[in-house]
Amino acid sequence: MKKRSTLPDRLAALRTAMDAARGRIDPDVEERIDAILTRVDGRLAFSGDVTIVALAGATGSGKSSLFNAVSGTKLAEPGVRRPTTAAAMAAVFGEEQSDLLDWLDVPRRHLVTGAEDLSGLILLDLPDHDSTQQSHREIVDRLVELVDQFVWVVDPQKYADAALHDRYLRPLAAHADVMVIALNQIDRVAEEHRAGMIADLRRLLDAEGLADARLVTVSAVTGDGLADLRTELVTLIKGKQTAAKRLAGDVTSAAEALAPQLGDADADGVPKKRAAHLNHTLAVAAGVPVVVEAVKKSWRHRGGIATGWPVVAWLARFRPDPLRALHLDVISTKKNKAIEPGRVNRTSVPVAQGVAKARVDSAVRALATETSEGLPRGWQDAVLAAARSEETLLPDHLDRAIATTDLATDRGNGWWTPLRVLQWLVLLATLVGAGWLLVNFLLVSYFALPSLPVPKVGNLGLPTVLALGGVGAGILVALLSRVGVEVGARSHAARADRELTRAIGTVTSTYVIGPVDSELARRDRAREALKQLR
Ligand SMILES: Nc1nc2c(ncn2[C@@H]2O[C@H](COP(=O)(O)OP(=O)(O)O)[C@@H](O)[C@H]2O)c(=O)[nH]1
Ligand SMILES: [Mg+2]
Repeated sequence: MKKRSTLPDRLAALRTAMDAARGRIDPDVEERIDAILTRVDGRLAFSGDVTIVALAGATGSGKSSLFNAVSGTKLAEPGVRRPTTAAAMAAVFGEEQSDLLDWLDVPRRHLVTGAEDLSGLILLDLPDHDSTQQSHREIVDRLVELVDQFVWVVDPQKYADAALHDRYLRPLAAHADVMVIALNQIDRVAEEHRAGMIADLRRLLDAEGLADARLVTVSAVTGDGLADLRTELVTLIKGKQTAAKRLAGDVTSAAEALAPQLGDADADGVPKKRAAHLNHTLAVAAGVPVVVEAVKKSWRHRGGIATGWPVVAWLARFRPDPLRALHLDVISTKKNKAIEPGRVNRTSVPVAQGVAKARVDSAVRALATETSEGLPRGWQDAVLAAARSEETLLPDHLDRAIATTDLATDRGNGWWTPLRVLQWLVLLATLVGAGWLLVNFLLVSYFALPSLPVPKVGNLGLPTVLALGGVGAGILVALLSRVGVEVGARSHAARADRELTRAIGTVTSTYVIGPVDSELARRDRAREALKQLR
């Protein structure tokens, strides 16, 4: 069998649960539980060997009379006329308990010696819970929270009084095992009606969850049943568990108040589909498609300059590199793969604005809503707040992610240089052939001189072969290298898309999903702690 957890363990668990749940639950409940924690701590600081018992009840029920009867004194003045008991009064049996009574804020105290059996008891005579004086009722309400045990004194006329039952007895049901109901003034009830009245009161209590509360009938005037009441008190003091029981009841009612605030539904984290949707939305908002397109165009541009027909390539130099326009060229051509984030300037990728920004916002909301479905309101709000916690910095995080992504535009172009040399050689051959033909033409036509020797290659002269072959080879090389450049452009664009999407995914999980997950973990912590203390 599982060991029953001790009060300190349960108290620690309640504190853990509250630390996790704070700010996510109804402020009234939070305040109530905090008050319980403070109160339990306060009482635990004092000896558990002392038992504080309050005589509480309505005006004229006989609290003061019973106080006198039990303490064997005439300390409390039974009220013949009203107002009656205005401040709580303590009868301290055995040793003085100044600190404890200071904590209770009960200034009127009397030491009762000689009653050995009640040693360790502090009996309080409370003002009337139904007093017309606000201050009296406040004293009652404060002390009802602090004492270890109650003797609710009721009389034959008002024992079913709704105010008493609704305001005190029912809410204190968790403390039923430290409660005694004393039906006083029994001498005023005809013998034959007593049993019926007791049964009626018992039924009432049972129906209110107070089945554990004990019921005694007494008369402060005749002394009937006083011995029974005294026996109840002695049993409590001997058990020395009363304070702990009351506090345990407090912790239980705190747990009961907290449970609905945490909810029953399990939250399994951010759904994969939602995360993917947010990734995509952020990628678009951050301009990933723009960068991918620029990578493709930049590759074509630079590949064209490097491997194209030199004359056309030379002209292309005057057009700007599309990546440079986005301020991404410097980074992407860096040799070292690890790029120092601190040294990265802002890119000129268009920042998410207007429609894109609204889409991001609604994707973040949708993610939070779906993730927190079925949770209590406070947690839904907290999950949304967590999802949006980095919202204002999101554009910067995204921009940084893009700026630090290695676009690999400096790799895969090793073949450009030999191709370039080849293009120049071909051009050179073409020029040599054409020049040779031109010189021969001039020598023969204008100067009537013999032409330069023309070696034959097959049926054609070498200059013709050089000129025509050069042009043909130039076109062929340009076409082939254009195909190669296009293949490189596409594969680099695809790679950039992959890498950028991954970088955006990191931003999403760090700044949106991470905070959401830790909010859910917070709730799990609270629920786990609650489970321990229940
Ligand atoms: N007949 C009878 N009168 C009682 C009994 N207990 C108290 N009284 C009277 O009821 C009145 C109110 O008593 P008190 O002790 O001041 O009630 P409190 O307002 O609850 O403190 C007084 O006149 C008491 O004498 C009892 O058991 N029987
Ligand atoms: Mg009184």
